[in-house]
Amino acid sequence: MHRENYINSLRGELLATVAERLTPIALRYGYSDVALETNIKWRPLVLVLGNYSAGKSALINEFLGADIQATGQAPTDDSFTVITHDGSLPSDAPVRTTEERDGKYLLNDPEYPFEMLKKHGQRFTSHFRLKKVNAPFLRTLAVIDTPGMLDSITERDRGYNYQEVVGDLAQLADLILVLFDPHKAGTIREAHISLRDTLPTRTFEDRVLYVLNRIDECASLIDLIRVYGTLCWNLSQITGRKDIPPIHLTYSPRAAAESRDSFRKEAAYLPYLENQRDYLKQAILRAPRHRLDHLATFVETHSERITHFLEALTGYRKQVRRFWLRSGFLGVLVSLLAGTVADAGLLYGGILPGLSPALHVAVAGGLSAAVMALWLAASLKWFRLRFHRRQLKKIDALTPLDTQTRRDTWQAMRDIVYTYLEKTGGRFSGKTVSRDYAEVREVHEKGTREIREALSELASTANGERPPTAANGPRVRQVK
Ligand SMILES: Nc1nc2c(ncn2[C@@H]2O[C@H](COP(=O)(O)OP(=O)(O)O)[C@@H](O)[C@H]2O)c(=O)[nH]1
Ligand SMILES: [Mg+2]
Repeated sequence: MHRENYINSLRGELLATVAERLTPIALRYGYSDVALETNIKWRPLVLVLGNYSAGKSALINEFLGADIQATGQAPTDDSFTVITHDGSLPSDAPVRTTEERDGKYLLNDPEYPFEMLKKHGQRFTSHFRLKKVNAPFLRTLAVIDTPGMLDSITERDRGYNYQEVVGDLAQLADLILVLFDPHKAGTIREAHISLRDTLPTRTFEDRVLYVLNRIDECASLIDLIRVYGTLCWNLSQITGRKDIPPIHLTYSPRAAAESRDSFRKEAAYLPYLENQRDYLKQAILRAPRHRLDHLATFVETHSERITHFLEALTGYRKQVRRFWLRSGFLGVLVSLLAGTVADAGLLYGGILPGLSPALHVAVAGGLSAAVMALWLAASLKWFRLRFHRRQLKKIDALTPLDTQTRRDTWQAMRDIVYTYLEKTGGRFSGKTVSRDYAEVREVHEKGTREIREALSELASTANGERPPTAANGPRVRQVK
């Protein structure tokens, strides 16, 4: 309980940092249209992905302890369903769906973090819904069941961009389960591409759990090992890595009991793997911990990006100062030249003969001042505009892009910098920019360091409690 409180207070602090320190700045510069914390203030989210019939819905039902989601051999359910907790019933009430809401409600109610999914259009809205369930499993988290992904070749028009939806949901999710079944252990390319493109590399491995489900359909241990091997091979092909990610092996007894293809009574290996479902469940229940990591990464990523954004604005201000120096210097030169020429004209050209030398100087000086004024007016208008357009054209030169990290943050910020400069015409307060810059840098450096320290402390106290899952690596005697 103490631990849960600690996690909650840390979470509260992080959200407050985002809301009070980053959001005002993000809104001021058009970095975001909505308060940054909108997407992360709701409950920890677990996204369940996989082929159709991988047993996603059956496994979710297993964890919930009731038949909440429809299951079936054919692609039964083509909706994204957010399943969340209803704590209003007595704790001994049978688990059931207590309330259902449609996508329109879910996308528009500010209590939920899904507003950004509105962009996927009407067809998506009609395939998005909410269920409230009084299952204890959901006490600290919400689950999103998804329609199965088909192999990308047969993937035809769903009426919305499935990969983008999955990508957006993956960004919101704290934990992502990717399910396979023994029949289709090789077709996950589509999900993987969505995930790889949307999750920051450093969090990918922490946030994704692979599950080989429906293992009761393997007739023998050899059969299971063969399937497991195929899956490992396919995963390494897709991830481009030689090491195999941890894979949880499990099945749903409720679904198996009704299945004609199940070997659950004969398969001698199954009893040995029975505990895996519980380990998987424990891993899922750690989602609130992941939420902290997620939040920390969120703060890091956004403060890093906003810092880069403000650096670009400072770079622009520097160029403006240079422009004015150059322009002023040239103006002085041109007006002096004009004055001298005028003076020489008056002296030697015989224009206005009889003018006293003092008046000469006054006329030349006046002309010089007029040219300077004209120059300044032109600088203010045309030259400044030309300068601004040029800066927009070579916008990549505003800040150094010497490391890959900087190139990555720039990639994310470039268009936002462009839009802001275009919208303001390059006229913004340098003072505000430097003040905001100092603020965001402090959040980035001090804030994220403190969070990481708190997290590693939490991790070190958690290690003792962790069950030895297959996912933590097989216990194989070392061969010397
Ligand atoms: N034998 C067996 N059948 C399962 C298991 N999980 C799901 N099924 C069956 O497989 C079919 C597809 O399951 P479903 O949960 O609807 O898959 P989804 O499309 O991934 O949600 C249903 O007929 C389930 O009864 C399992 O672990 N073992
Ligand atoms: Mg389903």
